[in-house]
Amino acid sequence: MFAKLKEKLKDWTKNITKKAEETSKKESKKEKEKEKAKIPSVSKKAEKKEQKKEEKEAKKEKKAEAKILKELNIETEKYEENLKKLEEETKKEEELEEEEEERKPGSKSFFQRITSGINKVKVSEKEYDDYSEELENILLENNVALEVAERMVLDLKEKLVGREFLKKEVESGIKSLFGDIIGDILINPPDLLMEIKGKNINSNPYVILFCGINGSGKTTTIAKVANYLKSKNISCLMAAADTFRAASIEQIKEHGNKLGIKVISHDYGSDPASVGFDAIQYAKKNSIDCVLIDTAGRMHTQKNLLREMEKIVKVCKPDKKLFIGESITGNDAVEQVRSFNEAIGIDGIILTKADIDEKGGTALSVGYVTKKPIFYLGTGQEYNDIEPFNKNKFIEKLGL
Ligand SMILES: Nc1nc2c(ncn2[C@@H]2O[C@H](COP(=O)(O)OP(=O)(O)O)[C@@H](O)[C@H]2O)c(=O)[nH]1
Ligand SMILES: [Mg+2]
Repeated sequence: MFAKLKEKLKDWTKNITKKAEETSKKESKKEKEKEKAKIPSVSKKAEKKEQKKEEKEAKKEKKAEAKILKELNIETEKYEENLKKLEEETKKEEELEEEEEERKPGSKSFFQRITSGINKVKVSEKEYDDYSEELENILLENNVALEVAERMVLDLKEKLVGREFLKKEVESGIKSLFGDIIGDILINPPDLLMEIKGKNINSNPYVILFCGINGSGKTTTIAKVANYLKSKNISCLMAAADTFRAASIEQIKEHGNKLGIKVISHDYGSDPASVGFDAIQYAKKNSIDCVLIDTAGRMHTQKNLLREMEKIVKVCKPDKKLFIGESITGNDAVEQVRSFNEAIGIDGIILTKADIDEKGGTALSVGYVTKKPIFYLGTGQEYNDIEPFNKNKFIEKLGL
């Protein structure tokens, strides 16, 4: 799942890290040379040292002389003054010598200064700009919609450029910044089980409406959700409100039979809103916790069918309107979710076929354009192939 985007982001991060490391290596080499230039040449240095040694000896002699004079009790003002001056001069000289010692290659502070330059890496604005187009293309190729890709590239620039990393932490640092950005885009879903139980306290069934285009996986997902809720001790009822598509009623009834879950249905061609309404009445009478309403697939461009959805919403007043989209469709899913959201105001998303999605960008795109949470990922054709969506897990799956 999502292996392609994971791989590409990994490569990109590696490349920009390498580039930034090369640049900082070059810069620290330059600095090293500058530092070296500050240190006088060896022969000159030796000469200077010799001269200093002589001066020091002379001063020592003078000091000894002065001491003898003092011992002889020849205390003159001049003697005192001379001694003080000599002592001050010696102290200053010693300090200067210490400073120079520190600047020598091999001495600790010099070494520390140079290596700290090597161990720290920054990505410059120019470097980032050189690599940002490639990043945008990687995102676009992996089903991240243009507006989302652009925002991610800008956000990463803001967080990354000029930031100092320890050399060994650059790659993981960039990945973690990516993770933060995705974390900001996606919203974790509320706890559906708690919401259902909360509504059931007043003996009201919780109603979930499933919408989306043909073949996106609505009916299969309803069966998976019903099975999942049942495993959590929440009783379910399925409403066969797709009265349009051939064999749709038989399909959902078959799931009902397999799972031991009741299905409410009318004839083909009947009003889907009234199927939903009847199912809710049945659930109320029979204390069923949750009603799952299937609907006929419709293209997001079919205005009259979208209006029919509005009617179902008006009559059934669902607690959650979930858009079912295919993880593999990318930009199409973005256009679909936008239209359904405009028509009925969806509350969340289920992405199906994540098991055959190598890319992974659709979750980012639909999450970003709707600002709505993804509740589940469909991960196969079996009833158990459904995963509650969690953004941290998603980020982990992308290797970030
Ligand atoms: N691989 C895979 N196939 C799925 C998944 N969900 C649904 N399908 C398949 O997608 C096809 C259409 O599903 P269906 O529920 O009939 O879609 P609907 O038209 O929206 O009701 C069926 O063949 C399903 O088995 C999924 O998560 N993974
Ligand atoms: Mg169906």
